[in-house]
Amino acid sequence: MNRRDTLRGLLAGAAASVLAACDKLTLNPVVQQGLAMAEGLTRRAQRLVTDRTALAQEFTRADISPDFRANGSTNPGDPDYRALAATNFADWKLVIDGLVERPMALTLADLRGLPARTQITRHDCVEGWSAIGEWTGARLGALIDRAGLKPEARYLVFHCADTLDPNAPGDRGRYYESIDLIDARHPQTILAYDMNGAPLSVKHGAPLRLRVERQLGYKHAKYLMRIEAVADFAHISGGKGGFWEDRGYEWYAGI
Ligand SMILES: Nc1nc2c(c(=O)[nH]1)N[C@H]1C(S)=C(S)[C@@H](COP(=O)(O)O)O[C@H]1N2
Ligand SMILES: [Mo]
Repeated sequence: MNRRDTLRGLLAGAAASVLAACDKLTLNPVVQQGLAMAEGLTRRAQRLVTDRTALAQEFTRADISPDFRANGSTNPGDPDYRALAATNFADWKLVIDGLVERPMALTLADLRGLPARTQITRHDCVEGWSAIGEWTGARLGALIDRAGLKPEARYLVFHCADTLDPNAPGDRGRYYESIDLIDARHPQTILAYDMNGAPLSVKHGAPLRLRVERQLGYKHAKYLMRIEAVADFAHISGGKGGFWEDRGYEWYAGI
């Protein structure tokens, strides 16, 4: 064995004993309580240092990427989506339902009439690329105020039109995402219908996509069909709050 293998062996052994220790520790209710308290403390400490309402950096028009890459679904083949795209989304409506006082269905014209925001921001994908673009859209905070969230609502689930994994059973291959109400009410969180001053193209999520600027790329759901307010997302698709989360990505992808 060379030195690296020896080290690897030692580390694996150490990890195994830590795991074993954790297993035993978690059986002890007193220790479990202690751990829960410690977690609460770290969460509170983290809240003090990371201001979740802080704005993401904004850029100038000169910074806009000449070639903003498109990723994931770029031209959904789902028949319902194809039919809507064929008439340039004239028949498309965004449904807002779930735990809201006033469920609604909004056309693009309705959305364009709502309080809007334009911002030039950087999109960061976990695959290791970034691009800067200008986004205009309806402010999600104002929209959920119109719909009126019920007190039990804790998350918004974004249901998309595209099937990214055709081999997944049932509807499990359909893209979806979810965010909490802090991100939903963040001033830079918008439902974008324009990109770089023109209507959103199909590859970037036409007719409407989420921009949630304090989060990584996969949270920015494209091809929006429905926003559902929920108390909990365990019953939706794979139960982890998003297409990629169901496949192992972090739910909270804050940047
Ligand atoms: N509906 C849907 N939304 C999606 C995806 C997708 O495949 N389908 N991919 C995500 C990922 S991983 C990224 S990086 C961005 C890419 O957005 P873009 O195509 O505009 O660059 O969209 C996100 N939103
Ligand atoms: Mo991504």
